[in-house]
Amino acid sequence: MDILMKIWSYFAVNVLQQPAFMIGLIVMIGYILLKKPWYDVLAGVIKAIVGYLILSVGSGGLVNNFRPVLVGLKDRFNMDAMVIDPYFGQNAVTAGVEEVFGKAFGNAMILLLIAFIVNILLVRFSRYTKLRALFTTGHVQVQQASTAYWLILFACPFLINNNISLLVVMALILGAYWAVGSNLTIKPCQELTDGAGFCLAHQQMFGIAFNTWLAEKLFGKKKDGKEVKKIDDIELPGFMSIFNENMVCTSILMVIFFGSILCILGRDYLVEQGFLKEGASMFFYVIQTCLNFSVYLAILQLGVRTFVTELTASFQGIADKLLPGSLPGVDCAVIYGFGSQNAVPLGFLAGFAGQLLAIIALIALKSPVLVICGFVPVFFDNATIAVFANEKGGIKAALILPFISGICQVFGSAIIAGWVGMAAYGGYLGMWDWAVVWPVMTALMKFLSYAGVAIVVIVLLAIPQIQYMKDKKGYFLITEDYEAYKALKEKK
Ligand code: ASC
Repeated sequence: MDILMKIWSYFAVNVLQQPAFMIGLIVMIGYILLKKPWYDVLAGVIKAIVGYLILSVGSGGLVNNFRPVLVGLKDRFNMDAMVIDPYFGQNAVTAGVEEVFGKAFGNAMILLLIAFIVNILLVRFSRYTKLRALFTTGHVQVQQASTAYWLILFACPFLINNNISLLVVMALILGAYWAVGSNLTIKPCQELTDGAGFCLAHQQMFGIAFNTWLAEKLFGKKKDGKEVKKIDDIELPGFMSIFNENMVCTSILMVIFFGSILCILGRDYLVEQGFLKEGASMFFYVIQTCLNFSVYLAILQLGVRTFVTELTASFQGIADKLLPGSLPGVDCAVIYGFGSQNAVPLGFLAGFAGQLLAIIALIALKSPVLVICGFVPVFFDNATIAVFANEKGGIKAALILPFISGICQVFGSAIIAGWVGMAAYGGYLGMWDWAVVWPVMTALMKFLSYAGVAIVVIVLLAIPQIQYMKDKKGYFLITEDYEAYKALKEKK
């Protein structure tokens, strides 16, 4: 048993929680199942791992460069606020879960393993469950397992004394959330990428499905058949035409946006925190920091291009032999390699405006919990939602829906984190699903106890059944043969 635990924890720490190696492993298994020669397997694995590592350089660069800028606002104005950001949320759980519930944090990682097995089993039996998506984004799974651990401990105190039933209930809920959530993104992703063969496994999966649906319903094609105006359809006149180019657009917007924040933080603060060297030029520091945004975005897109084809080609082996009709769920940043590139900065700024408005409202209402934006939700959630919203509902949807999402992220997080006690430990995950969907699930379980747990699991598992009933012919075709799916839709 001991040796098994050691092997497991080695695997968990080095592969399962490291998406680059997890993707590498999946590509290896996929190509072996497709009986590719060893050198093709090796080449595929290398491209997948290197591609993913490049993507991580891009997204990590964005996070590390711009998180301190946003969090700095809290220090600069001596605000006693919690930060909504997955890493701050994770720290809050690590710091507080034992103190608040008397439960070891280590259990959260066992929860991760069991929930992942639940996800695999649900997809293995897709004939019955109608679930088709495997979660591969390990670092996100760690953050979610930690937060779910706290939320469910809070909601189900009746389970605390029995470790086994506690972990089983938690794993059922979390595993079902992973499978159902990523499954919900299949249609939006396949339509946006013209059948690239992946879906998203991240922190705003219900958010993507809901906002894509809203974009189509509220802003989509009108009855008179007129196409919606997407971001890339807009021809800006005169000098404004430079904004049509993504790198220029992003750079100018970020210099204005982060440049203003850096100026608000002020030279003294930046020097004190070690961001700016004593005597260095503030002007060039601001310019370079802001332009780094475009640099990291470009790196991120290169990473996407490098690994996505390997992953989806090799996954065919897994979909044929192990998990029929399934797709891999990947990081939300992968979608920035598709759709409108300018939706990314615009969604981010619209989401920021929404978050800012909500934060001002919290201050004005003298809320006991104050929130400060974390970079990860405000950027990765809202940019992702904008890319999907733009595709279905054009520029209006790409601005309005992320704006509303920004409001939801702040209010939802303030309510849930204040209620369950995570706010006192300085952070909450804060992404769309965790600010909107998980609070509802937590409340159901808290107020209805066992019945609440049953309702949560049943509703989650009913979602794919409803999706299937609404489109029996196309439901599996969309993952198995996208061209045939398109032909089917055109016939209709
Ligand atoms: C997250 C998280 C990150 C980013 C990254 C986006 O939720 O923890 O580091 O989003 O996955 O590419």
